[in-house]
Amino acid sequence: MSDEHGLHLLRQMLRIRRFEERCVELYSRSAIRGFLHLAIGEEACAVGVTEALAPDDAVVATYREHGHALARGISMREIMAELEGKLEGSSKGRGGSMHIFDAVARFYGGNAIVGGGIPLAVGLALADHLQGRRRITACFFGDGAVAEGEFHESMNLAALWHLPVLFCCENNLYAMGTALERAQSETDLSLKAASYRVPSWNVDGMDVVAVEEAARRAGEVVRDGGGPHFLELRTYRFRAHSMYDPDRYRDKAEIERWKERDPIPALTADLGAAGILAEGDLDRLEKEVEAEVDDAVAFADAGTDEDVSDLERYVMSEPRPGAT
Ligand SMILES: Cc1ncc(C[n+]2csc(CCOP(=O)(O)OP(=O)(O)O)c2C)c(N)n1
Ligand SMILES: [Mg+2]
Repeated sequence: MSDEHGLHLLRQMLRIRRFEERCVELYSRSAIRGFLHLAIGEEACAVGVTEALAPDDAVVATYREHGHALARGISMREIMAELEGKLEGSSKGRGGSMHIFDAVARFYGGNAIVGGGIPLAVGLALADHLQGRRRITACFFGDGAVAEGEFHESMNLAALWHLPVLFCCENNLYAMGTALERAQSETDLSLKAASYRVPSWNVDGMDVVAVEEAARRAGEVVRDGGGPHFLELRTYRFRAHSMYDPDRYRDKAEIERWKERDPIPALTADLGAAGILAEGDLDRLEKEVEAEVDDAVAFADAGTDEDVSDLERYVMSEPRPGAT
């Protein structure tokens, strides 16, 4: 790994972390309302996988998708404006936190339905396959989604039709307040993919370099026509499921143990030990990231509240020319 790339990975994870920490502040002053799911602690998954993708590959994510959108290159301004419900947001403020979307970046959401993105990813990959395009679709979902019927139907079709999907399961051990072992009889999720003959790997989701390496290796095979692959990224969210969740179902000692594996200090230490991150570099990086977050918040705060007269816009399609 080049020095530059190591610093880039750190910068991307810091951008996501500081962005989401600012979201907490904005939520407390009601600038962001409704549902808000943070992925603090899980940044290595979004960054590592996205680094392995080409610009015209597609990404499908979940409601916990700020990090994936930022890593994919959607501007922080547009994402923050979306969270604040402003017209300048990536979905014109109509979607909010769970529905960031950008067709140019081939970022196909944000989805409020657990497992809802999985068949969409298979459809995108089917289109690429039929058109003979050498592209892959990375599909992120949680451990909870693996218990949904959509996961099983999608996995079966993707394997049967040999479709170019990289399935990325962010296994953070909980689906809302339910621990994995209380909800699923088989807790090694990679075995579920293997039962559809989809090659599957367990990956340390707290190690961004390990995630990127696994995603590159699997992604190349998928791109070369090797059919779908499945990565089980073992990770942990440091905060509650959403802003509404009092988080009473997890042992505090368990949370502290996982925080010791925080992907950001871990990479910082590795880069320092390798002589890549010199004295003062981290402060500089933090200041740059802070300035980007400040700018995004100022942009969103100054954004436009859509007029109520527009309420029905986009609900029905515009009349077609010549239609009676
Ligand atoms: C089909 C469906 N069922 C239930 C819900 C309610 N719900 C929202 S998030 C969630 C937990 C999902 O957990 P997981 O897939 O592990 O993702 P995580 O939140 O841990 O990232 C549930 C059950 C939903 N949104 N959609
Ligand atoms: Mg989960």
